[in-house]
Amino acid sequence: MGVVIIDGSTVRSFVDDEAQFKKSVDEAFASLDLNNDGVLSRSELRRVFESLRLIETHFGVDVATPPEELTKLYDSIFDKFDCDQNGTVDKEEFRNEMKKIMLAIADGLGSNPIQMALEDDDKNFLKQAADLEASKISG
Ligand SMILES: [Ca+2]
Ligand SMILES: [Ca+2]
Repeated sequence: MGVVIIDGSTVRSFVDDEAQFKKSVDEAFASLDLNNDGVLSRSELRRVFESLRLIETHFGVDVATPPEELTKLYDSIFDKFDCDQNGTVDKEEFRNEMKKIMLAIADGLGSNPIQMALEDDDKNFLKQAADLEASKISG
C-alpha cells in the first residue's frame, strides 16, 4: 500500500510513451481476456472498470448506484469501446478508447495533483503512469 501523486502531465506522458502504453494496455487486455479468445466481452470489459475504479472517481457516479443503473452505465461504456459494434472489443478498440479515457483524465486533473492510495501490486494505469514518471526522474 502506497500513495502516489498524479497530475495531468503524469498521465499524459504515460499515454505519450507509445511503447510503454501499448505494453501496459496489452497486458491489461491479456489479463482481462479470461477465456483467451482475443476479444473482450461485456462482462470481461466490466471487470476493467471495476478494477480501475474509474467509475467511482471519474464518471461522477455515486458508489451506491443501483445495480441496474450500473449495468446501463457499463453497457454505454461498452458501446463506446466497441467502435465497429460487432459485440466484442478487440485489442485495438480497447487501446484507442483507453487512450481517450486516460487523456480525458489528464485534462480533468490539469495541474492539480491528486493523491491516490494504491496497493503495491496494483495494475492500475494511474499507478503505472506515476511509476513511469518516477523512473524517469530517478534516471
Ligand atoms: Ca474474451
Ligand atoms: Ca468491436
